[in-house]
Amino acid sequence: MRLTDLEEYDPITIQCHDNPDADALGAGYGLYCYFKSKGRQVRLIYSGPNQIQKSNLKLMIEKLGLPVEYVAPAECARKIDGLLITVDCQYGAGNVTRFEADTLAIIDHHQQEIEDIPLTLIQPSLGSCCTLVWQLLTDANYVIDDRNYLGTALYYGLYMDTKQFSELFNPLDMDLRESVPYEKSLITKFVNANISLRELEVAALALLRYSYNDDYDFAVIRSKPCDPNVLGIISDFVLQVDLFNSCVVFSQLNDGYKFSVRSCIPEVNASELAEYLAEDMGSGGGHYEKAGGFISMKLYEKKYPTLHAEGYFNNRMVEYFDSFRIMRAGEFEPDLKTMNLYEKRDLPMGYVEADNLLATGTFITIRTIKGDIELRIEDDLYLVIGHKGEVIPMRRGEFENTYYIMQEKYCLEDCGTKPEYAPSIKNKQSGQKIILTDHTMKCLPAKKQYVYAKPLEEGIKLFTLWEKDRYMLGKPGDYLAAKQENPKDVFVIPKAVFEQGYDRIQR
Ligand SMILES: [Mn+2]
Repeated sequence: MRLTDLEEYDPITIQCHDNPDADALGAGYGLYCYFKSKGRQVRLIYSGPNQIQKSNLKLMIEKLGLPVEYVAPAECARKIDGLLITVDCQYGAGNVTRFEADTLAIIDHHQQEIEDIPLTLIQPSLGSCCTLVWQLLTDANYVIDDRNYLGTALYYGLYMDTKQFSELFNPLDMDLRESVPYEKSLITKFVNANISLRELEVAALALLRYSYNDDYDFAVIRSKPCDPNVLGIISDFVLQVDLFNSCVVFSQLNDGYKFSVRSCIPEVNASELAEYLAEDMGSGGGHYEKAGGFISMKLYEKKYPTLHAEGYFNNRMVEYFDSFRIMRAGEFEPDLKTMNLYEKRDLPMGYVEADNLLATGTFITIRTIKGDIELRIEDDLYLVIGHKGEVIPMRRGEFENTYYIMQEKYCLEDCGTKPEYAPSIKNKQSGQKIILTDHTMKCLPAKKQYVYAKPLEEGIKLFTLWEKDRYMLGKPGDYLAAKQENPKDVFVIPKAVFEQGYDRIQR
């Protein structure tokens, strides 16, 4: 769905979820500005029992001049003419008052809950709905300047929805953060009107009510209902306790549970843990040390009709720790008798010679789906692009030993997958951005690679010879592999990758 698909309607009403937050307001305002510029009659509204109380939001509305109107739920008997877009929420879900309308649309970044509305755009991998709207505006060639404070609104929405950027991980979110113009002094003002005295007390009370698991050294804390960013503040503080290696802090909102996860040990990847906690009921993610997530109440009650949330989080944490064994390469010898030998299929990869794109000495940031890489262009720097859009930098010598060059262009779509995010190089001096996949050439692995492998029967976290601070996660059904030339060099191959990329060698 694109904005042009919605443009044909008039009038257009944009509705934030009840108890709107900065993200809903920012995203709603983005759509408002766009349709206004197209000469549509536009309204930006929210409903629900409460009007906005939070001081940072009141400041945001006042200072940025957001044209948002409160509509009492009693008025929902009146039908809305034209198009109604629910933003940062899904029409029909529990967190947004239902109005009748001629046509409905959804623009959201939460897990999909509502299926039957054709004009729907949902991208749960994004940290904020502002990012989604920013992308829509950019795709529609709408220039975001900050004269109407739209840049500031989008920036602040992202800032708040990613807990002060600490749980920000999607590269598109990073693009928004870096490219949008905003008024720094206003952001500072909002940031420092973030917590009310009541929330300070909520946080203080929550800190007293931890539960501690001394088998696995984690803490679980239920906070009274509060703004989600207070959860981040509490969890950052709690993790500093010497006994705790990881923690989860959650609170109940109208439509579900919001939670923050923190970890300070390499054996627990907070992002993965957040995903695990929300599995099948919502979404979770973030970084290795900080992450967060949301569990939809509707889905939770379906799955656990009688279990209270403290019970759930405690049990699920234990389940998480019980679900894997920790293994360290170099400390064990895989039993090759129980494994079969496989040959890796030659799948083409892409590569670029970096100094063909930018002058030697230029400082760059390579942005990929797997994170940012900071580098300086050298005359023998090669960038190899994998099938998911990940980028592996290497020197010419290593490249020429590993790959065989094909004299043709390479397109990521050739291997049947459209990458979620096309990797790009940003010139740090000039700000110029180059999409890597516009310049990639094809190469093939030069040598046949052979591995011993066997399917895993239990979950493992494997620290490889090459990475001491992060593990590779192996789930049952994934493969434990050992290189033929050095069986101590073990790693995990996900099931789907293995089935597509490896052929059994009969011995
Ligand atoms: Mn949001």
